[in-house]
Amino acid sequence: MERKFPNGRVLKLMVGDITRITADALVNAANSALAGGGGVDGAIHRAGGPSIMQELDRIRAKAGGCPTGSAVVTGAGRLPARFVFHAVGPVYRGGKGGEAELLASCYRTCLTLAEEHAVQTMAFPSISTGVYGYPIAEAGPIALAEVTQHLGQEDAKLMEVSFVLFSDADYRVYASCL
Ligand code: AR6
Repeated sequence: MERKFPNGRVLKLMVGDITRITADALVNAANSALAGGGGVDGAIHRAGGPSIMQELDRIRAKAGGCPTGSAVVTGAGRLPARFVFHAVGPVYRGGKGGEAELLASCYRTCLTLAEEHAVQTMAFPSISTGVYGYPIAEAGPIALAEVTQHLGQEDAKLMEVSFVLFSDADYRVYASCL
């Protein structure tokens, strides 16, 4: 499913494995220690190879990690991309601890990084809706609202954003929001 904007930008939804997607930037659902883990994070490090963790080690040594709601940039190793944006989503604790704003901030940070790095195509997973427990029916509208708002801008360098959902059920939630 895709949505075309009057300014030519495109938002796509698909089911798949984000490590198989070719794009200028792929987004990872990381943790604030930038330490790697399971889910999409594990898949990205396995497929991308050790250079990604070596770059994260350097970022960690300088900055100590990455706060929730923000993201850091590395190269993409063996992945078919130029960059990986490692975004740290919130752990869901019932929704009254500012999770929605932190999740929106993750997407906004990645979209800003995309503009700063002249990224034209990028792919997101559904941040926070796995291990971090964010209900996808709440997270989907936040993710789509931020990307839609960004792609609607006349001067966005970003041309195409894909959400790569990992199951048909997740895809249906995003599709119904879109
Ligand atoms: N491609 C696309 N989506 C995927 C893939 C994949 N290869 N693998 C999983 N997903 P999660 P979080 C989906 O848990 O909730 C890690 O340990 C998955 O089905 O990867 O933000 C990190 O190190 C779900 O819909 O990320 C952190 O500690 C979505 O990606 C923590 O998990 C996000 O699930 C972050 O948790």
